[in-house]
Amino acid sequence: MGRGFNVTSGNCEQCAAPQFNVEISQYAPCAYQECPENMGISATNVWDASSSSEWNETLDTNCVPCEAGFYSPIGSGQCSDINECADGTHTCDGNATCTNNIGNFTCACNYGFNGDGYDCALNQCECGNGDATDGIYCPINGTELCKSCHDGYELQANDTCLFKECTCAYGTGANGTDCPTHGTTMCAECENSHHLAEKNLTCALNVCTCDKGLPNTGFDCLTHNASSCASCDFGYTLDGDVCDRNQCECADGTPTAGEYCTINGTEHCSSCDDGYELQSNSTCLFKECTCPYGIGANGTDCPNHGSAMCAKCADSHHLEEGNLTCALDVCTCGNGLPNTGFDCSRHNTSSCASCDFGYTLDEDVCD
Ligand SMILES: [Ca+2]
Repeated sequence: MGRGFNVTSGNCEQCAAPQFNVEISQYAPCAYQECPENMGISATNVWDASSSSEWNETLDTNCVPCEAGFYSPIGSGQCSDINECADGTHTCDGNATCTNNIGNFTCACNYGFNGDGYDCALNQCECGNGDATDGIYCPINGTELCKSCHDGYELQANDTCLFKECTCAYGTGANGTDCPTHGTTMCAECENSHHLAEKNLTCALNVCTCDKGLPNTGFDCLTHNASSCASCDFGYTLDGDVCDRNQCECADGTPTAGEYCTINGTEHCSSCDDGYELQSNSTCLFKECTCPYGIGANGTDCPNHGSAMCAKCADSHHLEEGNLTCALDVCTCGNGLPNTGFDCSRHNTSSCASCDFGYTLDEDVCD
């Protein structure tokens, strides 16, 4: 700076920094101040290129020792910045980046490391339920940031580990290692009315089995596929939760069963023992025949209940027409009129009631 004599133009002109008029003479050219090694013109003045003042006239041109961070190449006449980063004299950490500046240098830990630049440590994140990231995968030392999770946990979008909990309709969701993906459907156990189905993906309604009827379901079927009936087919009756084939009774014959026995346990016959006759109400009636003037046949001797069939006739009558009826006893009488009924002790035997003219009744004979 300052002005010096320019030989070419013959004028006194502004010196180009850092040259200046060393001799402070209008006839002297602009020149560098010659200084010994490690000495130079005060660094605080040399580089103030923004100043346009005529400070050269008061400039202390004495060589002074270079300030820390500067050095003076031989012949330069000035103190220059030492590039500590380039010459390896910096004291930055091995995992830091050195940035040179005038008079000094700065250190900054590389991405993935933390510290003041002179001492850098690898970033180490934390992870409550898994393995934490470190280095470049841990941008902010000490924060929660997981790279993988322990069994049963799932890595979330925010890099934390979440305990996996599955959903389950009609039951309790699986969790941890039993839950493949948090929030998906997977059941651990089902409520009483349901059972695990589709490889535990769902709880399905319990459905029992039922032979000869409709099965119970849900809470009425506490064990899926077990036998338990809700109602029975026609001809079967619910006994507890089992359908039993209907069994009727028949005192004097063969009882009906199944669909032929509409009401279990009632009197209902399919056929009757000998001597009995099946009635329209499916009971067996002891057959009793009618017999005017006598005692009716019954049981096996009576072909059809209520029909005419005699077993024995009154004293005044006798069996006739295959025992169908009791006919009035009529005796025979030679030469007179026969006795009948009670007066004829035995049908077709001789017993006269009165005699023809010329005959006289003697006992029961006409003489
Ligand atoms: Ca420097």
